[in-house]
Amino acid sequence: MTLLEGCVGVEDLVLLEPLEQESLLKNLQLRYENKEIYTYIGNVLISVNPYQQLPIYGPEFIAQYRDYTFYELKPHIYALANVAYQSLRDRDRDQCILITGESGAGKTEASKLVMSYVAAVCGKGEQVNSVKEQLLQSNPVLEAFGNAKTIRNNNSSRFGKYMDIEFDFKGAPLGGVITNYLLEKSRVVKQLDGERNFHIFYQLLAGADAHLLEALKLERDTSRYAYLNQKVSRVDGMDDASNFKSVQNAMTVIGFSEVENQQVLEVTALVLKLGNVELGDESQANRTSASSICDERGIQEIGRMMGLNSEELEKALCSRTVKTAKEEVVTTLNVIQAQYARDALAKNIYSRLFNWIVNRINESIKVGIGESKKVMGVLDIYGFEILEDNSFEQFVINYCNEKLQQVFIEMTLKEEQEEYKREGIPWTKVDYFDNGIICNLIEHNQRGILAMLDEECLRPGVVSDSTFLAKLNQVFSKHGYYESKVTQNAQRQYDHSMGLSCFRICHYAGKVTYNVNSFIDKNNDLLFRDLSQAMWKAQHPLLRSLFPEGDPKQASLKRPPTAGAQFKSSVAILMKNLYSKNPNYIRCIKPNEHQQRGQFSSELVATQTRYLGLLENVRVRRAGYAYRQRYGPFLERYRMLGRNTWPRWNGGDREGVEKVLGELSLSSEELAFGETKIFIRSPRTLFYLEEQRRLRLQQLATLIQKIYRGWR
Ligand code: AOV
Ligand code: MG
Repeated sequence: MTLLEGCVGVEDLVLLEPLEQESLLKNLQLRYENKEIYTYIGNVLISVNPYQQLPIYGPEFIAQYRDYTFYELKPHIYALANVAYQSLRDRDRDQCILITGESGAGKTEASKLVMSYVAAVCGKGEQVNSVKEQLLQSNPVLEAFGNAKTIRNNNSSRFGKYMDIEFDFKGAPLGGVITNYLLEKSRVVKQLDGERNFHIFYQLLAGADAHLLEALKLERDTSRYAYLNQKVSRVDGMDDASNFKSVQNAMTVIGFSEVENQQVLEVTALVLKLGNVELGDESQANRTSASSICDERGIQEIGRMMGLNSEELEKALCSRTVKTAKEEVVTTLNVIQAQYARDALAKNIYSRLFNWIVNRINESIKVGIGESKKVMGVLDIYGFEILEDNSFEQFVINYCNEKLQQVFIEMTLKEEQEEYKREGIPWTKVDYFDNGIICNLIEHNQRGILAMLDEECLRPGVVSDSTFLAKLNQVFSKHGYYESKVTQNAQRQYDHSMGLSCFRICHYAGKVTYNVNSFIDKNNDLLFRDLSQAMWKAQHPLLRSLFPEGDPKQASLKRPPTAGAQFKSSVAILMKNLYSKNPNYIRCIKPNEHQQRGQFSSELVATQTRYLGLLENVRVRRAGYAYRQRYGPFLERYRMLGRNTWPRWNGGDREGVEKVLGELSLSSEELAFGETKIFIRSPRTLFYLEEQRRLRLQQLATLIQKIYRGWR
């Protein structure tokens, strides 16, 4: 058992003296340097990415944490997972694990540690083990198709993921549901310098045997493919070939049939091959001339793989059909337009394949209707991002992070203070920054940026990214969290870092300048009908199934919701789901920008602790009470400690609790009696109560043994 204070800083920041930004930082640093990456703020877990494998995980540690209460061992992600799981199993409260932090801070690793802990402690038996395996094996598959090397993280999640793990009433896993959020599909056709395409492409080329490559008409050399970054094809410490084998194996465990598995690879290969389709002379002079396929053999091969007449495919790529009331007009696309169409097709095939894979996994892990269940949700999204050039993707990612920060504020800072009010506990208010205003700026139904983007996308007439920006500038000219060249000039601020086609949002986590170029296009997310109809005609069963709207009978005139609107509504559903559960927080922190072990950049960490609101979090926690419990269950647990309440107590719950705690002569500062709950200020007191309870149980056990022996 550990004391809360040691030579490596305090384990719970609530105990920090003096409590300031600087000491908070120093404490995290001291701990980090001693390889103590976990620290608490009450029940919130802070995790600083170690960028090295620490010997603190695995069965031995799991066994320790499952047998102890939260404060008895060193802070650990297993302790948090344990509290969440036990509370779900024993108190019947649905839980969610919210993992936040910027790109590369360790969210995805944390989510996997939580899942492996829960899998290790919940239920036994062949059936249960097979469910667990399926749930765990969904990770490598989704990472292969949805993660990529970025400048910030060699294994960056390029999609958001929320997974509900469902349990029966005894706490054994039944299955789950995965919800995915907007994959960054622009990566399929283009990557920044120093970044890669999605892992699966490299895994496939490196790991497939010669026979499979031949069947997919692929070559092993990544430099043969226009869609794969030519400069970076390998990632240090990442073995694409062996990962390919793991992914194949994982798909089998999940229940993909051999045919399905093969079809997934065929569609993946098709995306790569599409990237190599040349559509005319790219030289400046000819970019606007009519497009045509330069490599007939190539397109024929793709046609064969798709099960589609290559002329049909060529026509779909190089021309556009516009229907008017009376007739159909076919126009030939120029080279630029045809390249755009090809890339749009590749992006759509890939992102739809990704959705298909998620649905297929869900089919395997779904829980039968009517089975009683308790739920633990694990949220692992793409972290807050500030790039040099930020586009629609970053806007969406950062919006999602903004919403999660709001959940944290509402459920932790606000809720905590409101609870004291409800319970009639005297309380000094702690101020904190409420980011509701920024969320509103983005998502307000009529006057939010997303709504205005939609309006511009749907408006007839000439619309462009710049008309959209002009509108934003007009509406938000006085908004405190919005800036652009125009609003700056109006206020006589001259900031040369801001381009004319940009706007800036002052997010909770920092200012981000977005370039509006292609916002309209990405939000519209429309695929030319010629392309979806061609894909629907393909004989390849999986490919065809990805384009149901290509069926002329299905073709409706109603346009599908925009990407932004879809994202907003799925975030709203997610929020509702999270608010309905008991939250458990993991706040991940990135210690340096270089993905290096042992480096702790105070400046970088300071920024994160500031925007994560850690200091406010500690203040709220400290001004308040670390632990609270309804009188009934509290009395049940501790009444064995009181002379008056053991073995029998006939009075009310609150009086009982007063009796027990009165006899223990605890300092009155430590306790507050609310309307329905008892509040305990420091974790130490709880620790003490637990210890007393353990001793008492031992005493009782010895007593029982004695009596038993006496009888014999
Ligand atoms: P992220 O999920 O927060 O970024 P990851 O979980 O992918 O970040 O972590 C980035 C890398 O840090 C991992 O690939 C590991 O190498 C290392 N790492 C993180 N946590 C640990 C740990 N507990 N022990 C050892 N190494 C760790 V992003 O998905 O980019 O927002 O979008
Ligand atoms: Mg991640």
